[in-house]
Amino acid sequence: MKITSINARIVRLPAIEPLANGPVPARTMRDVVLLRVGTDHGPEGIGFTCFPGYYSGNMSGALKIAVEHLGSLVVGDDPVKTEAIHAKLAATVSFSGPGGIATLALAALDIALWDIKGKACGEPLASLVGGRRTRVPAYASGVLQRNYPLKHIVSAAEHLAASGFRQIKMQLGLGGSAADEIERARQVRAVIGDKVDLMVDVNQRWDVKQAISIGQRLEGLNLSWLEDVTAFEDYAGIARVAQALTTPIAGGEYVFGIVPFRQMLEARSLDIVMIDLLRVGGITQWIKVAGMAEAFNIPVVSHIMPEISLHLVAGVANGMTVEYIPWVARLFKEVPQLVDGDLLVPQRPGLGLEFDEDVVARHLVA
Ligand code: SMN
Ligand code: MG
Repeated sequence: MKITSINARIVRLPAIEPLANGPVPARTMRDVVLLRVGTDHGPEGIGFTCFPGYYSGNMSGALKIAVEHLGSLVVGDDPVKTEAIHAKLAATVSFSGPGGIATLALAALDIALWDIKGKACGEPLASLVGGRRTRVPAYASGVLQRNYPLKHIVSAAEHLAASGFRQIKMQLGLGGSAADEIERARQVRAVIGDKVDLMVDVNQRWDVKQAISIGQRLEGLNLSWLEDVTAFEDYAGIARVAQALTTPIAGGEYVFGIVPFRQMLEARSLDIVMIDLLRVGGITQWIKVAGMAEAFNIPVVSHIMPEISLHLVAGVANGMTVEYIPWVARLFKEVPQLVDGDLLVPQRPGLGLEFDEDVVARHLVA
């Protein structure tokens, strides 16, 4: 089989917060670069990429061009040989990487290649990467944001628990007093009860001492994890927090490639490894990080993009839970079903996703 064509487009979606209808600021947009990879006598693969923060659009034109450029280099190659293609493209971008746009673009191609692989052998991606489970826990995310008023947070948390979520993440790192941080978490815990898992994401907004002191005061709330407690590259600092608390420390979404995971694991800075499918460099690299974490007796969780990530969390040995944040689910005709707080692995081959061309046409910008 050979790759014959590459097609990249940009869609710009108005931001929504669909799980509790949260107050998204007007005119906030999310850009996604969509990719199609055609083959000679095989199936077509799809992939996508974005800037995996808030899907900012200010560089998405450059990202699309990077996808097209890297794609043009693999026309004629065998799409099933994902390591060979990864090696070729990683070498090509070695001076503009590692990381950044180069890696985000490479990830889109890698995702499409795995879609082709799955379609070619008639298996869902989850089976290709190990097939450990056919359903995985999912946690509601992107709802209990730090910029929302406490009143909304409490009613939204209640709504999430009532609608069947068994795991919910909230943001702290409010920029005010420690007492405000603790009170917000306490009120969320009170409204969701003890049976729902609660995670907290700090997005690097505390220093090490704050993380330890606030973290200690949060211990009674039985948090499932505290995420990105301080500057993401301060592995030793994060390790001090991890040592000081019994609450598990999660992190990993900010790093590019696979090597920083080795460093974080060796520094014992993480109890739970979070892998961003795009920043890590795609599916080929995601499963390597999962294996590394397994060797350290540590579970992995996904960062955004639940529509693809659920296959990976379900497939590998040590997948724990999927971040359920359906900000771009609109782009697909059918998305994985959520049942009793679990995502069911679609049994369609490959990613099991198809772009909804009506939605794409309405939001196409390039
Ligand atoms: C996050 C980052 C970027 C986009 C959405 C959400 C956050 C998370 O760090 O882990 O959910
Ligand atoms: Mg996070």
